Amino acid sequence: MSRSYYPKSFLWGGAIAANQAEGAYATAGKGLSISDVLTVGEGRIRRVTLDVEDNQVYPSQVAIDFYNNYDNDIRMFAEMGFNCFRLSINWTRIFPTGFEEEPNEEGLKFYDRVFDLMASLNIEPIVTISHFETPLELVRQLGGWDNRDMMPHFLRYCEVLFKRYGHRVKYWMGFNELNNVIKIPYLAGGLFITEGENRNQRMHQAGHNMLVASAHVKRLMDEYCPNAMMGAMLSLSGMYPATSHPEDVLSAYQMRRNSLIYGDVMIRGDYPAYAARLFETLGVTLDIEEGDMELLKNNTVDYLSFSYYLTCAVDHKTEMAADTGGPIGVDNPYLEKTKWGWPIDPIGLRYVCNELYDRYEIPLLISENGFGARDTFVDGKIIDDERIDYLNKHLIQLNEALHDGCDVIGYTWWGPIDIVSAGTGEMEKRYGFIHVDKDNDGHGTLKRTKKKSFDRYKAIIESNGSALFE
Ligand code: BGP
Repeated sequence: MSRSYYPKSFLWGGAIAANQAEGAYATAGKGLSISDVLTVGEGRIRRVTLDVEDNQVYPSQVAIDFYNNYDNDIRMFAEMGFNCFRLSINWTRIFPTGFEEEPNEEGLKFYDRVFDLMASLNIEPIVTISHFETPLELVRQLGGWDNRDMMPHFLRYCEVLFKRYGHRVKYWMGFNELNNVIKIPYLAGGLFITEGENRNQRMHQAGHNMLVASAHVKRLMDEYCPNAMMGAMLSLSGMYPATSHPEDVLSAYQMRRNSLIYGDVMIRGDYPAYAARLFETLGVTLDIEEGDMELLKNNTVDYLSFSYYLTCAVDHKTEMAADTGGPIGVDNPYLEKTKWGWPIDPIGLRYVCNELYDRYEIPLLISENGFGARDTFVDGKIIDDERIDYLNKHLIQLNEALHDGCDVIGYTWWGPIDIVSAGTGEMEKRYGFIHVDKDNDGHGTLKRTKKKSFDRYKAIIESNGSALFE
């Protein structure tokens, strides 16, 4: 008979990003971020317009209006029993273009209110400093993170956050899914790469600059809030060889390193031995400035947070497709998929926790895991049994990982309330335990309704995992 291995101190909650939830894109002095000029995709790739065009739907601009509904929404999270909530600060609320010398007080006040409310409900904030919300003006003028001139503007922003919120936020992370700069470079690294440009060079240089920036951020955090913890945040959905063909096994191993390289630098403090050949193969020459390596060595992170949605199967002859949930490979005949083609693999979560804990031996936080699906009302209710099944099975496997000895400190379900999809811009790719009345064209009342999964997650949290075994 299985039992719960979730420790008493376990952080149970959910995660959102400002750009996918807040809306109010031009309120109280906020400037445009890179997400505010992304169109809706509906299965197709979202288009970056680099300016606001007429007759386009830009889903992030209104999103679910969390900006005006945060009080109600966070109280609903508290009702589910959340003792933590991961959110990002919208850089452009604090520095509208990124270039200002002084922060926008109105923007800072918004997060004061959010953190006050969370404190009153005993919800621990987990804060992402940059989650696909780079100021558009910085990108227009500097071209994104392959330009080191981004650094002072970012660090000025971070310093303001540590000074203002350092006494109330213990868990921080710098860049969301830093390793995605080589998969979804516009969102993750503010890189707008046009045809004919040296894509690999730009992406990997941006990756290096962001690693250096992250080390600076950790240094600043230690200075302003020595009791806080800094996490790496990486997209680490799992990866298997498609067959036991040695070429597939080797390809899967090498491909995994394309992501682990970022963990290796942030956690071990240096580029791993395989990095030189990787860059050589890609024709990349990194511009590493004097002092960079020492900074990286002396400012490693305290914990590793990661997103896990799926596993992919690597066939050495087939090119992988990039998606927000992780790379998509060839079909794995043992796994079912979501409507968006993401393989569902609860055991993969146990596998990845063990893989990462074996490698790094620092606390792990699963900062994103979730199930994007279409929901329908029947007699005024949403009976989302598939989402419940995904939740149960992943948490049972996470329990196995805890039993295996992995030090996992928390789990934040991605999108506990329906929000805009980062990859496609759709509202109807829903993750929430709470439904929001809004469609892909931006129509709807924004009314919130609990789904069946709301009570299920509540029961799991209330019992600290024991309900999974009843
Ligand atoms: C991750 C991002 C999130 C999120 C999630 C799900 O890459 O950190 O912002 O949205 O993927 O992806 P999607 O929204 O495309 O379904």
